[in-house]
Order: sequence, then C-alpha cells, then structure tokens
Amino acid sequence: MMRKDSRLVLAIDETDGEKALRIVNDVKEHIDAVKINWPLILSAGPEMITRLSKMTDVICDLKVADIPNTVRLIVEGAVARGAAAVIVHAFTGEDSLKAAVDAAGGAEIYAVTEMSHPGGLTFTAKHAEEMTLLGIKCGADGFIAPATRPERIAEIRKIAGTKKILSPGVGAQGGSAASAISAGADHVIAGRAIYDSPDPKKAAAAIEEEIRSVL
Ligand code: OMP
Repeated sequence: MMRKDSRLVLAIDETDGEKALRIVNDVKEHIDAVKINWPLILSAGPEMITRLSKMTDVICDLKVADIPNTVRLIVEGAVARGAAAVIVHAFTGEDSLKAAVDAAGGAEIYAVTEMSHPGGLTFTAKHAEEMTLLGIKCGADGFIAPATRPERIAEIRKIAGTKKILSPGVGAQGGSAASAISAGADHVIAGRAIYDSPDPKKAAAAIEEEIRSVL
C-alpha cells in the first residue's frame, strides 16, 4: 500500500529517461509515489517502471481500457516490472474492471472517474458516480478524481467511503493541491508544475507545504 506521508504523487511525463530519473531522485523525499504514463514508457522503455520502482512506489498510469483478457495481460506485465499500482478505465464495465483487480495480486488498482481536462465533462462527468460504484463492487483500491473540480472530488468521496482518491490536475491544469485535499483527496498528482520547473525539488516542497497547511 502506498505511503501517505507528503500526499504528493509526481507524474513524471518528462520524456528524457535520464532526466526523469534525476528529477525523481531529486524530489523523492517530497513524494509518496511516482506515476509513469505512456510518454516516458514509449521514449525510455518499460524498464523505466523497474528502475523507478527501486527509488519509490510506482503507479503505472496505462489507463487500461480493453477486454478482460487484454486487461489481465497488461496489468500482470506492469506488476511484473515493479508497479505498485495500475490505473485503469472503469467505462469498460464490470468484467474488465474485475479482471484488473484479479490480475493485480498485491498491487493496487485505481479506476478513473471524472477526468480533469475540459473534455472530461463530455462523457466521464456524467458517469463518474456510476463508475465509482462499479469500482467498489469490483474491489478497486481507489479512484482518480479531478483536482480541477474539487466539488466533484467531494461528490466522489461520498460514494468512495474509505477507498483512496488520487487527484490530478494540480498546477499546470489550474487545480489547487490544498483545495483537492480539503475536498477529500488522499493524494494529489502533479506533473509539469514539478518536472518542468527550474527547481523541481523546490516546486515539490512548495506543494507539500501547501498540502500540510490544510491538514
Ligand atoms: P500535469 O497536468 O502535468 O500535472 O499532469 C497530470 C498527470 O495526471 C498526467 O500524467 C495525466 O495523464 C494524468 N491525469 C490527468 O491529468 N487527468 C485525469 O483525469 C487523469 C489522469 C491520471 O489518470 O493520472
């Protein structure tokens, strides 16, 4: 289970592998986990999952959205490389979400609810509550909910109970870490605000401090 210390997760979408490793090493005392997504996996290879896992917990944000057998193969592959958690879509339905949970073993599964970008309102917002309920039914460990709309984190928290909520959209997308945590997020996810900063360590420390101010 992921640490709940700084409550900050770094989204390392930096595509230069060596630079990504340097940044994670630099900020690791300020983060509970690092989240890796396709940009870094495609540029530096899936072995980045393993290399990062030697530094901190790794959340594999593959946004898995497929039939149950393919979901199983992807989740097993990510966990075998060292992922402590995998992010999957919930709109694929009960069988696919259940396949992810069954394949995770000791790793955690987070299901996406409402997405943080403006387009998240088109489809995901309308079904976020249903997707949260489905995640609970299937045994997901937690949910992704938008820091850009803290009032929606609060709504999803009402349904999610004691399950974890991770909230992306802090910084570059306009969301506030303090508002997301106050609305019920366990962790916030920030990417560009940290890895694109001239001083990533200082940027991570500032977000950590902002979170601490509302705890
Ligand atoms: P920044 O906008 O640079 O802070 O990065 C946000 C990170 O969170 C990226 O890796 C996104 O892929 C991810 N993300 C969202 O921004 N919005 C969502 O609704 C869901 C995710 C996610 O699942 O992590």
